[in-house]
Amino acid sequence: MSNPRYLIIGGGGHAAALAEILIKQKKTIIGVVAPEITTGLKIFDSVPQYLSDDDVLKFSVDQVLLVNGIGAMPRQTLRKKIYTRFSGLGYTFATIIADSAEISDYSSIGSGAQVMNNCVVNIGTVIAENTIINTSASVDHDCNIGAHCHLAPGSTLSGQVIIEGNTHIATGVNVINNITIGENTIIGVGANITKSIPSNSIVYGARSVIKNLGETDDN
Ligand code: JB2
Repeated sequence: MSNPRYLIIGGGGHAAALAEILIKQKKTIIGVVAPEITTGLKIFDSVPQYLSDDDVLKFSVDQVLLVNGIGAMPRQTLRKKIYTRFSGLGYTFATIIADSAEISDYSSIGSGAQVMNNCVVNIGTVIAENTIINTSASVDHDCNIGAHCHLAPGSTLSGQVIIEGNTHIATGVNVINNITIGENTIIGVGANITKSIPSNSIVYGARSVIKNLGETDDN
């Protein structure tokens, strides 16, 4: 698509952070789709607002690139639903990489994935679709990050780490090398992960206690 036009879905903090990255890259934002603009900032003041997700259908698939501005917090499914619905209809979600991110030429960043300010993605790493690598997260060499994950700000993965799909790595988590973290898992804030974690787990606290997701509330 020459001279792509960007339609942002969501009007909160994550959408605003993405909008600023696009504006700095001199991209054209043609609208924001949200029942309510909740950011509190003026960044969307001059952008047309569309209130319903069905309004996306007013644009043909070759007219726009979608931007998934819905954040991904534990147990929230809206971001994945938006991605699945509109990619199923043939829309393309923009892959967004902040100018301040350091991305290896030998890495791969999937459709709709978002690499925010000051991140590092090192050589040989693969990041799948719709995943957020959030501010100042660092993903070292030969990692494989599944779809619909969120690596929250300041999280750090050493080399050859596998994160399976739908997994949330909270702020400030550290993961040593050669670890696999299963799908649909939540690693709580500040945990230090030194052994592999099964799917559907929640890991929390200074001692990184592991429980099945059904056993406890989020931490
Ligand atoms: O069904 C919807 C819908 N429901 C809520 N469709 C669309 N298109 N938009 C929807 N929204 C909008 O999503 C709300 O009106 C609001 O503008 C936005 C959610 O904003 P909020 O600030 O609550 O969360 P966020 O998704 O921008 O950010 C979360 O995730 C980030 C990764 C936050 O928790 C941040 O702290 C976090 N950094």
